[in-house]
Amino acid sequence: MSLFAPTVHGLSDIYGADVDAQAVRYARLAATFKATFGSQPEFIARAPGRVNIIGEHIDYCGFPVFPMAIAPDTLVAARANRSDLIRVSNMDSAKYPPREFSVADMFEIDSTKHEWSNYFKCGYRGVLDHVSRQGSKGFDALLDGTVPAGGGLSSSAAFVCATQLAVQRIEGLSLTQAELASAAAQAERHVGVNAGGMDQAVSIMGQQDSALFIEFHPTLKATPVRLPEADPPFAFVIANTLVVSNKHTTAPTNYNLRVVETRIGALMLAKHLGIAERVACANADPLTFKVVMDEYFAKPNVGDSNDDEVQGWIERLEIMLRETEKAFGTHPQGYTRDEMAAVLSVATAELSAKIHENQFPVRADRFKLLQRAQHAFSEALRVVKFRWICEQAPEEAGLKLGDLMNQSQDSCRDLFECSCPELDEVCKIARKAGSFGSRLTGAGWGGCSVHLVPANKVDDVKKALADQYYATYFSDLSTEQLSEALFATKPGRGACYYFA
Ligand code: NG1
Repeated sequence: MSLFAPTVHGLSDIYGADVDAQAVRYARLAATFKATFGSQPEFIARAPGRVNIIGEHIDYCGFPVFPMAIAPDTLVAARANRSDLIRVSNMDSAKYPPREFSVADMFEIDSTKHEWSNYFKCGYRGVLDHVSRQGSKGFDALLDGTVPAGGGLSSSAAFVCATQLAVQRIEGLSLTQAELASAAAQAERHVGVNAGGMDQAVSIMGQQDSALFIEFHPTLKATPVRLPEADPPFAFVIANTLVVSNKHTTAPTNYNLRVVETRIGALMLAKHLGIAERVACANADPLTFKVVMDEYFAKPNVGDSNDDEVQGWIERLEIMLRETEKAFGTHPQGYTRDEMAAVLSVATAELSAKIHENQFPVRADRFKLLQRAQHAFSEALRVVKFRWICEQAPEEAGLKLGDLMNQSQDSCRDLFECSCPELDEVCKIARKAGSFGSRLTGAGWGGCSVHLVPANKVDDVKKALADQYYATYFSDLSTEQLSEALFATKPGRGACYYFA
């Protein structure tokens, strides 16, 4: 894997054989740039969306995840403009009107407003904050995105990562891929979502034909892993439920609340395990389930007897699942704020400070720590097993991988409560039509689902979904809209610069 974002000169290096429509798109982008700003762009930065194959809502718990980059992406055509103005336009100007900022404005992000250019500012700040600098140059940028917004394919990460690539080039900086990914994850928090780092990492580091096993702790590390060879080969079908879940506006009851539930869960689990005072736990901000697990097994007398890496993971995670039951099993209905504060021996206001509620407010009467922790540890277990199956290619690998994906969907639905009836229905239809495994992908509560399908069943699965889901609930979709919502995909390459 290269250290820096690569440069490509041919569209087939990005999109494989599907270049005709892309050639038209890139040419339109360059022509519109010229018509808008008076000259050709200097370069185009490109960052893709992603599909998470397995490992949902555990990146922010510090556990590994297993996503792949896909072809839909954000493009940023850019050129320095010799002024101190930053002018940004979007090919979809009806939805995303043009904006103009001074360099100083770029550091002002009002996260209470759902404003498209906030994501552009996030990308800008991400790079400059990383090198502790103010921006020095004005530039013009024109964006074009094909990742559906709010669809679970991480349009926001594609947007922020592509912007970061553009900004670092304009500013004459060269962050490594790992630095760009961390900076982007950090930067997205300025729009008020307490995001994990999966989407940015895979958008930057994605590899053609491989998924990535991404670890976050102790450091960010992405290992390319191929799906096993099979006859017929494996394919992925993506189906967008078209239920739009806006992560930003629903954050206090959905995404950010889940982050907080896992964070408080980690604090209380550390206390239950008697390790809360240990330096690694006491100083961690945030304390995650992964840190708690590592610290628990670093404690003398608590065995991790198996040297084999996968077996070690499995053994540790299974012990954590048992401890979770002991720690939270008394409260299946969830904890009130006062109850959690009492367990942690802090005032309720102090608890609120610990979870950074001034920056990421949440709304809930009860916090379901048992279910959220059970999901996090069991999902991490499934990710480790998924990777193992990919690498070992045992008999009936498809059924085994599919089974893990189906279990993940059940856990997202029942324990993490981030599915929705439409996602559940789409998964049911696809499995019946021949998918090995079907699950939501991304944050959930709507958006996309991913299905592991033998290549010879792709058409059957797509047809079943078209007839039984889209024709029933979205009967007025055009053929083009349907093909944007329902498509087969494979692992694609990560972010790059394109020069014609
Ligand atoms: P989406 O909403 O699909 O982009 C979000 C987070 C991820 C991860 C998943 C759930 C952002 C940018 N991304 O993905 O980090 O936590 O939910 O697995 O918030």
